[in-house]
Amino acid sequence: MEIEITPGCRYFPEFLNKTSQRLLLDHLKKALHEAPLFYPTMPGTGKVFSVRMSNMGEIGWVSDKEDGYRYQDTHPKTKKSWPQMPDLLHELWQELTGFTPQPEACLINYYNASARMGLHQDADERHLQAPIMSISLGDKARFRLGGLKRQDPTRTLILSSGDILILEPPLRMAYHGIDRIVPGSSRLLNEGGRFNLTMRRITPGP
Ligand code: MD3
Ligand code: FE
Repeated sequence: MEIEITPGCRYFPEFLNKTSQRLLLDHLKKALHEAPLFYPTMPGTGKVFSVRMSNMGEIGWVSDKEDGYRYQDTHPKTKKSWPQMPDLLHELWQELTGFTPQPEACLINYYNASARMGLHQDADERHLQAPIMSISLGDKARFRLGGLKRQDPTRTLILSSGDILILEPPLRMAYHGIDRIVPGSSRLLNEGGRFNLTMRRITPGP
């Protein structure tokens, strides 16, 4: 089922069945073994994010006190290249977005019961026509979607394990955030919590 929440936001509830979710989780666990979750810090203040992160793909999103938000081709702690994005993710991108060029980055966010992501815009990508594809795994989350201005009204969507969201123009620069997860609402992860994967094209590309 495909639902247009509003132009620029397409929602595919439980697009991935349990088997596909487990398969994707297996890929994810292998990637996190190579590229462990880290706590990004805010530019300037050095305040620590409550969401832990890592990446797959050619480049990955990182942030720290000194150099701020950016994409780079190595893990900030191990200094190694990011693990490859599994074929499954490229196939899903092709199936649901049909967009060329292919995504270069897959940001992995991990939320425990006290993690939050405040209202923000995603503005660190150079390719602003490319869609962003988001996949949720594990506990449900209260996702807040606003408009192009911070003051615009927001709506809340509950994102569940296996749900996919596609964000594209005219909503590509909309404000959005995660208020909190709903602990214990999924049995997919033994340790509980929620993973969100966001696939992105960063550079204009061929
Ligand atoms: C709406 N992640 O990593 S994914 C992020 O669930 C981020 O972890 C959230 O916001 C999460 O930057 C939300 C859904 C999403 C992603 C990108 C968007 C919604 C968006 C870009 C524009 C508008
Ligand atoms: Fe975001």
